[in-house]
Amino acid sequence: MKNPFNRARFALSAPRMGDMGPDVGRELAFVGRSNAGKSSAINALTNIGGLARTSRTPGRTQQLVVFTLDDEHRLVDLPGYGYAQVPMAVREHWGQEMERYFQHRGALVGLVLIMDSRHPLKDSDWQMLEACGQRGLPALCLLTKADKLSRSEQQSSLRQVRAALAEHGQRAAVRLFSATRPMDIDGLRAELAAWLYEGEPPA
Ligand SMILES: Nc1nc2c(ncn2[C@@H]2O[C@H](COP(=O)(O)OP(=O)(O)OP(=O)(O)O)[C@@H](O)[C@H]2O)c(=O)[nH]1
Ligand SMILES: [Mg+2]
Repeated sequence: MKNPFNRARFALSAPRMGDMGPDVGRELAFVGRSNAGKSSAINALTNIGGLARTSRTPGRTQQLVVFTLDDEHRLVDLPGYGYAQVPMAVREHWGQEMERYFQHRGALVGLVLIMDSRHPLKDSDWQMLEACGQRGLPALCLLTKADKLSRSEQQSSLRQVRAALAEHGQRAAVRLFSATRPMDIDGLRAELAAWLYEGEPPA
């Protein structure tokens, strides 16, 4: 199967939403706690190693990083939230810029919320889901680093997250994911492509 994300190219890094380029077309944003694996997920999805910068140290991605697929379609890698080591002033700046981005970016059609499958649904993740819901944006939760769990632990993480979301009336879809081991990555690519190109959010 052809990978629709393999043509991704680095476009720009923006310290502010205003520097992101024209607000046209459609884009998906990758969000989540620091070190959860957002940038690694973009590399796995595109199958382009080193496209998005990753690091063992939290706080690697520090700007809104835009990857273009074509003139109309983009993926956006965002800095992680919830990292206490980042100075307060920087966190505040980021909080404001991210809020502005989530509230006002017309091209944003949905969020891919990356959570470590061993530590899902922290307070900051709930806040992100709520912000998303308020704007009526669909979200897909990827429970990543699933390679670090046994099969039964993976299933239990998936069940727990689905149950917690249902309990809170959150309609986000949930999938297991690993950047290092293929876990139905073609299925994920097809789902994300349908969302980005055809406007069909994951169910
Ligand atoms: N085993 C395993 N390690 C992963 C996986 N995804 C990411 N990692 C590792 O987790 C660390 C953080 O990954 P990043 O992709 O840089 O995380 P990020 O969410 O972009 O982090 P920030 O940009 O700092 O917010 C790196 O050491 C990755 O190699 C995965 O699926 N499995
Ligand atoms: Mg990153």
